[in-house]
Amino acid sequence: PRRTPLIAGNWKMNLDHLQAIAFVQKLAWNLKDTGHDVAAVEVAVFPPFTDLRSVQTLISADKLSLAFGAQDVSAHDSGAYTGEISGAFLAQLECQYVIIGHSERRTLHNESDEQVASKVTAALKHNLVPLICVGESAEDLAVHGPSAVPVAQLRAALAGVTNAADIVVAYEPVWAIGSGQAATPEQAEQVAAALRGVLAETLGQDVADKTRILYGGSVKRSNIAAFMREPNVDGALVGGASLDITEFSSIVRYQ
Ligand code: G2H
Repeated sequence: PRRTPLIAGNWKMNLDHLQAIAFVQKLAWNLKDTGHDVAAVEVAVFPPFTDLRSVQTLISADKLSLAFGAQDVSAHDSGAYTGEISGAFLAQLECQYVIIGHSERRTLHNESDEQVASKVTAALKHNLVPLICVGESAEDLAVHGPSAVPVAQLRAALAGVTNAADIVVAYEPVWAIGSGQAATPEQAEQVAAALRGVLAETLGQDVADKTRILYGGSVKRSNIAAFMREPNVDGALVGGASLDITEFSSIVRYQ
């Protein structure tokens, strides 16, 4: 089954809302100028919360072929949760996606597998596609081998998910994030195949066949094509390199 590749730019805490407008406009022009085939590869950006309104306005006013989403979501709909952002609010801003369980949230904010699962359920409730991140640390890799931790994290994250759900999975080995040291395409494929196995087992073969599994961790224009050649890798979650328009456009046009 054909899965449309997804190249996702995780801006992390970079670009304020004025910079975001300029960036999205230039990115859209650059992609158009360089002949990006919008039907062949989907592109999504994940700005900070404070940029979402500006990005939404620009994308809808200029009819840009860019999807966008947030970098996190609350497990709750509304109420006394100071500092949190509800999935209902994100849906109202026309976000299609939301990143959940990025390793920086798991480590810096102590997000547990249970919290990740609740956020996935909350995202789906508001018709947002959760982009579920899983990945092992260098220590996990040494102790448990390549797929054990990501497989366990994905199983936990899917606790409240039904087989009608639209989701994306990102495999991001923690040791490869922002380190310049990407996994090899073979390592990414091995774990992506194991994750597809979890999808088949928990949500059925149809969902497993149509769900996109991304690789993330030091993706750049020089290594993207090799990852995309792997049968179970359907795109990339790009951090640092998504902040450079030329580099990110080249990643989108990996073929
Ligand atoms: C992993 C990735 C994007 P980078 O966090 O989510 O970042 O490409 O900078 O390693």
